[in-house]
Amino acid sequence: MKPRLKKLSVTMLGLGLGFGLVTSALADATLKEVMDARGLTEKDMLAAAKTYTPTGGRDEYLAFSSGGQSGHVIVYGIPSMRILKYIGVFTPEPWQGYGFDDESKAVLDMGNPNGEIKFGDTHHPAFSETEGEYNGRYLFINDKANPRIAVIDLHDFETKQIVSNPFFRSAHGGAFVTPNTEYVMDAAQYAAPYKGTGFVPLEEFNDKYRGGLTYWKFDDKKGRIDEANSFTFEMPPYSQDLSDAGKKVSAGWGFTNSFCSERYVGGIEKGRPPFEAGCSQKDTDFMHVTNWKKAAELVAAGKVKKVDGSYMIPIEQAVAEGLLYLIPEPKSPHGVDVSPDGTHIVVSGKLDSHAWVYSWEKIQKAINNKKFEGKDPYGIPIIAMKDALHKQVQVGLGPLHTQYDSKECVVYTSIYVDSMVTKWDYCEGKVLDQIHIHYNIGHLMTMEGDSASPDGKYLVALNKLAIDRFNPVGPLHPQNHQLIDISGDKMKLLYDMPIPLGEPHYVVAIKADKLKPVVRYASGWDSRKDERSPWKTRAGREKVERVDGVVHVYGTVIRSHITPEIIEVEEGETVSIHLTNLERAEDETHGFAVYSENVQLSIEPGKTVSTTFKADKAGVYPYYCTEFCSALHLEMQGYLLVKPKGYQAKASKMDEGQAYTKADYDKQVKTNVDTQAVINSVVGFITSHNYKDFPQVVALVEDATDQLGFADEAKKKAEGYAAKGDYQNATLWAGQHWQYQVKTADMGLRAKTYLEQNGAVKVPAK
Ligand code: RUQ
Ligand code: CUA
Repeated sequence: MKPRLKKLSVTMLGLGLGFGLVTSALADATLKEVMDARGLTEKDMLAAAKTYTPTGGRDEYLAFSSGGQSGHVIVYGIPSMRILKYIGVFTPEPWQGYGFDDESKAVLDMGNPNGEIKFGDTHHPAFSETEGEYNGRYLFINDKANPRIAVIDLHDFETKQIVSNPFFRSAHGGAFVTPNTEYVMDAAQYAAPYKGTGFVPLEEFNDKYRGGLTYWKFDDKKGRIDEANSFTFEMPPYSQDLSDAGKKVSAGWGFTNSFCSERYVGGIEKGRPPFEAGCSQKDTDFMHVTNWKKAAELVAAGKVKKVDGSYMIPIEQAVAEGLLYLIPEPKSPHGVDVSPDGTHIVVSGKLDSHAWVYSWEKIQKAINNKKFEGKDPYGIPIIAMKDALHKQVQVGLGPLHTQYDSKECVVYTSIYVDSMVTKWDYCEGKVLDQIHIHYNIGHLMTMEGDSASPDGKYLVALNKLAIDRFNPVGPLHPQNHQLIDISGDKMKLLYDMPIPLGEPHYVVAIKADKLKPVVRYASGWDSRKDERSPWKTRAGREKVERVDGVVHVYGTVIRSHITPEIIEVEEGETVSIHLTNLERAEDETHGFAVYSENVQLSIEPGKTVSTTFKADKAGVYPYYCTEFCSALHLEMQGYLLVKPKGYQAKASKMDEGQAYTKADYDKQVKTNVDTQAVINSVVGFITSHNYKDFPQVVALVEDATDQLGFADEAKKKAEGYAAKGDYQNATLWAGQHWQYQVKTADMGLRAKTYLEQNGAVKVPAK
């Protein structure tokens, strides 16, 4: 197919029009004319209609994508594919103040095995579940490079906790949750001596290097991982890969695949064949089957020992207790995906053209009858493939991951080498449909596809290469997430979405109405600990205190001023600035940056955050609000004055040359009276309509009332000074009165427009 742009310019040449002309002509064109000018087919228009979301529209699903090397999570809507948020997880994210305020620095520091790590290689996000269904409360994601798991609370989309694996030195296969979020699975990837052990030469690989699988205990009430009650299975050095938890009939069990069960150690620089050759020699690798339920009982009964402070189940004990089994699986497998009813497990071999379907019933029978074909070198019983396999289906070259449809027996497998998605029936073992993607698909994802009841509808193909799909932006290309309609018999490609932030390995999507995120915090809230902040400050209670050599500034922010506006410290003092956002209004976030101090805070309504730094150089440091929050946002400013040691203040000469007179005061008062008239008419409009039926408007009215309350205080101050003949202060306070009025009017007008656009009706006057 010809690239679009070419087609477009050919059309334009035919019409003898320049680009600008076409664009301006399009403004009044008919649908047909636009289609012709842009070279769009009817099929394109149909796809567009399925994804286009008009202004103010909402998506049916929210997708949470791994941000790959960025260490973030990317949130986007389906079917619109509009990006809604980047959540800072393992990497600082300045806009959210993540990694800049003291509270979130503490989260980032939690999982630092070796001092400062400021990145994560995020792979697999997973939602918390109740009876196998996504419950919309938490999201987990792993870091492969520095084996860690993060917990994101979906009530505010913030990262709350990071835990670092006590044993592993890499972990690709996380995060996968058990059906009631009892545990989060996290498997080692590259075998290594456990963390407590120091250097061990590669010659001792088979004996001293180990893989493993950690079951992180999740405390649902606290919303945090309970490290003390988590446990790890010791496993052979087989490069454990992805996992999935059993569901329904297979609940209580976990499945983890592996590659390089050859236990090959490379050394290309010594003339040895590289890892890639040595690790793909055998025809099969091993699926590890673990009984976590029984393991948890042993832990609870005190029968599992701790190693370096964490529960570790040695291979010997796991075998003796019947907790661990192996089953051969296709060469260099990649995905392992349990069916929604828990009866089957699909595994794909990257170097095979088949997907292999295992039967839980058969596996269970072999375990119960102790029917094994032998043991591996570590004494783990091996279930023969024929005793576990249900079907082998030819799906294409380089199959990787499998996702389930809402329709029984229907699955989709990503085919990396052939750049395809294959739709097939795992009960009957036959291919149903195939679609080409662009290019080299890794994971794929269906709506609520990891739950016990997938929704089907859409599929997202996470393609590793974008090659020619987008406008070129240099050698580093974005990734391409392709949206595919899977509601019918044939898969239909709808949309290409460039993802420009790392390589997103996996994504999970949840029905949007399962999420109930807050729009504001309870006032004075430490969002990272989810409790009232000890530094919370109320309006009028702002203060500066020196405790143990630290200057604590208890401040507040509200449209459009920061209190205090002048902070004075002495050179060498440590300053700790704690700011509370007094706003209750939706979307009224303020920011806070200080010259040269690497400070950037995001203070959402109700939140309290802190920043602590040493003011070690005398000087003048302007600070300001970094969010365009209001008309006088630029005036939301202040000065940190770091005075040289022993500095003596001279007589104040502030405000010189700004002597306001009675005339100035009267002029401001007149403006305020006029503004009040506008406010009154808006208030009249609102109260004469059924505004109470619109929660959005009720919130705006509450906020407007707050602002008007502040306005009254300013007015009283102005009148007090005027009565004393101090027209300097009287004029300025009258000006502040007007500032509050402007904010009230702003709020009121927004409410009025909302009512007008949303069919509010007049209510009879009482
Ligand atoms: S992996 S492309 Cu990091 Cu989940 Cu398969
Ligand atoms: Cu607050 Cu800008």
